[in-house]
Amino acid sequence: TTMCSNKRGALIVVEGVDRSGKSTQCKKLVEALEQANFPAKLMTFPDRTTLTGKLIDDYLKNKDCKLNDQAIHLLFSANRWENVEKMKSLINCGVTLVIDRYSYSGIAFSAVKKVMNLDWCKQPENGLPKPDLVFLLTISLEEMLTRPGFGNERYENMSFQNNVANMYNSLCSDKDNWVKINAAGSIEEVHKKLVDISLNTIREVESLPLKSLYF
Ligand code: NYM
Ligand code: MG
Repeated sequence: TTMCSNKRGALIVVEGVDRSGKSTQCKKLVEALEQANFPAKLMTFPDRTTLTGKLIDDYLKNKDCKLNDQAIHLLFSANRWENVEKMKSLINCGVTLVIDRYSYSGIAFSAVKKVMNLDWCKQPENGLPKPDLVFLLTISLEEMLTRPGFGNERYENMSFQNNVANMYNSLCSDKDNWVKINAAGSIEEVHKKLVDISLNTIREVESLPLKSLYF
């Protein structure tokens, strides 16, 4: 067994619509934290490498896949649950996790379909590790239009993404661990903000217990 640090790492989540720059920023953030001597690791949801991840990948790629809205919602959630032990052991060993999408993507992308109500969408997320910090990368509808095109996956269209943006905003209101970042700035500008705020959070939570998410 490896030696564990007596300080825990932070759980940092980056959310935002498709094309808001999450993946770029998550990678740069992990590199910057490591360079500042804080062990850090990138995680991505959906994790397409697991059993549930393969079903999710088929669904998103519109392969012949008969999953209804409830079933795919629960699979996205299960895809997080199957990673809980790994997440907790890394965090408790002092590694800061930077996660590209988490429960809020799960809730927002499902709730905008108007098939299941918001409360139903939140329930399967209850009890997952609670993020210490959630960055919401925001871009205006105009800015969204200037970014290179969406791919061919399900949900990758303007009207759906705009509804998701509004849903993120309502999930974000009155949450003190959320920070909205205007993602229209340059990659470096946005990056610098994420690093500064993350370093503060890492120091703040290092001797506090990791909490569980409850909606
Ligand atoms: N997505 C992602 C969901 O609908 N529910 C979830 O729980 C998660 C984590 O999957 N359009 C959607 C949002 C994205 C799509 O994600 C694939 P990515 O980050 O584009 O690979
Ligand atoms: Mg995508």
